[in-house]
Amino acid sequence: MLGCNNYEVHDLGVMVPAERVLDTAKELGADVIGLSGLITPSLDQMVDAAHEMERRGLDLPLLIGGATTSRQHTAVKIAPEYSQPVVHVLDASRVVGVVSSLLDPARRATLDAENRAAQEQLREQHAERQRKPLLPIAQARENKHEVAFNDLTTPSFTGLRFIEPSLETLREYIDWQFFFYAWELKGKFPAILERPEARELYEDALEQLDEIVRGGLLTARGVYGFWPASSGGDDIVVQDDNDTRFCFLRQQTRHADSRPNRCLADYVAPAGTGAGDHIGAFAVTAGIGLDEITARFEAEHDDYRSIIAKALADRLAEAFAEYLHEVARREWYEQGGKLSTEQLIAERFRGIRPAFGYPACPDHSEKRKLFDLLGAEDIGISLTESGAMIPPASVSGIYLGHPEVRYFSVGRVGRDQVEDYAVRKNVPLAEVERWLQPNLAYERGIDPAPVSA
Ligand code: B12
Repeated sequence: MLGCNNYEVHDLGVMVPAERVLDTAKELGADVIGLSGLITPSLDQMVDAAHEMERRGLDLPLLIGGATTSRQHTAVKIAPEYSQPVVHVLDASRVVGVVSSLLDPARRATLDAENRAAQEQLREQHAERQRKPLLPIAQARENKHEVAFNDLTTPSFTGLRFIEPSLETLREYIDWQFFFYAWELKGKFPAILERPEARELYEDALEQLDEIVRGGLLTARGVYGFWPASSGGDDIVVQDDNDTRFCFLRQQTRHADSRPNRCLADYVAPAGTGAGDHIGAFAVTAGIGLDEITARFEAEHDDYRSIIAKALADRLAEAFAEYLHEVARREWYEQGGKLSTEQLIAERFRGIRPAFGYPACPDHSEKRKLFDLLGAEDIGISLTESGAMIPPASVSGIYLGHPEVRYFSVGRVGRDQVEDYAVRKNVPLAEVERWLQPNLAYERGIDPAPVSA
């Protein structure tokens, strides 16, 4: 957006240390610094970057954007670290107005004053919410979701399987709505095609997709498996060679009604019941070969096609996860005719595939165990220190098959649960708190929110 409006933009790429961003900004004499975050571990790095900007005594405004960021996080965590303007821009179409104001001394003062007032209000709202008492973890556990385990089916195999479906197969599973979402075009597919700009984009994307499929320009590769498993408290213990123990969090919200306080472990039969339950796991990528495609477009200064290629790879990765979930359900418990793409998108089937980082299991660091269980590195997916997968167009998670399992959000967690979680994971409390920062119902190192019985 800025580039199209005659601003000079230096994109330093992904996972760039704050030092390099700030050194480069100094070297180039930048007017503004922008940071983008896709998954929650980047949030903490943004706080560190703001802190470092203050330490260096900079006076450049800081812009924050990206899917995982929020106005609230920017106000509560990032802005207090830096005395200059820190502006959250969730919608890139706003960025030109924001930057032009920030570069004009009079308008900068107005924008800054309004932004600070709005952020102060957000901090107050946040403090109010943090004061809402949570259930003590012991009571939340007593209110777990009690489900029956008398109808378990056994998967057709245990252990690992590799899979390399054709792109032709995967394209049938694409959820196009999210393709348009990546272009800030919101609306239901296919109705959205009535808009001329959406129709044009769709035609360009189909043309490129045909080229990718025909030329085999991307490779989709995945691994999945099933193992006997049981729950032990809020953990799920997998019977593999290492007895992998996935640790989960439980909702601690005080419900006014009879809703349970859910945890994903509630949906796997407890150890010692002899129920013979299982879980599945998967990792898929559709991003092998993408760098070559985008390098070609970028050399031709064709940003439009480069972005289409990335968005298509993301869609194919998600389509792969959807397709593989269907394969896995059939290996495990699903019979009958195949579901239509619409039924798949509406999730009209039994079982879920939660991914570490999603609201039901927000701790990205559990992905390390998942990668070890699956040997995901062997199919060409690697994991960065902050839990991001490379290539970017990758998805990984577990399969749970209980008829009553649904997606949910863990939400805020109290210090009592986090301390217990650190013991279960055998990791120092401070490290666990760093990974769970967005879910903490208390300030690290400060008095916790009340936990009332
Ligand atoms: C598309 C998508 C994917 C794709 C593509 C990811 C990718 N490589 O880009 C796929 C399917 C591969 C994917 C995978 C995963 N995803 Co995902 N994904 C999304 C989704 C649905 C949309 C994100 C998106 O591209 N939006 C469109 C773009 C254009 O919007 P945007 O990023 O917000 O950027 C806009 C603005 O913020 C702004 N902006 C962005 N940056 C900046 C910077 C500046 C300076 C400025 C001014 C503006 C600005 O400009 C953009 C245009 O307006 C979001 C959910 C959501 N609704 O946001 C989840 C989401 C980002 N994913 C999430 C997760 C957890 C994952 C996985 C870790 C899951 C997993 N275990 O497999 C993986 C991680 C992949 C990896 N490589 O590590 C979480 C992240 C939150 C978290 N807890 O960390 C989200 C929020 C879903 C959720 N609610 O839980 N994902």
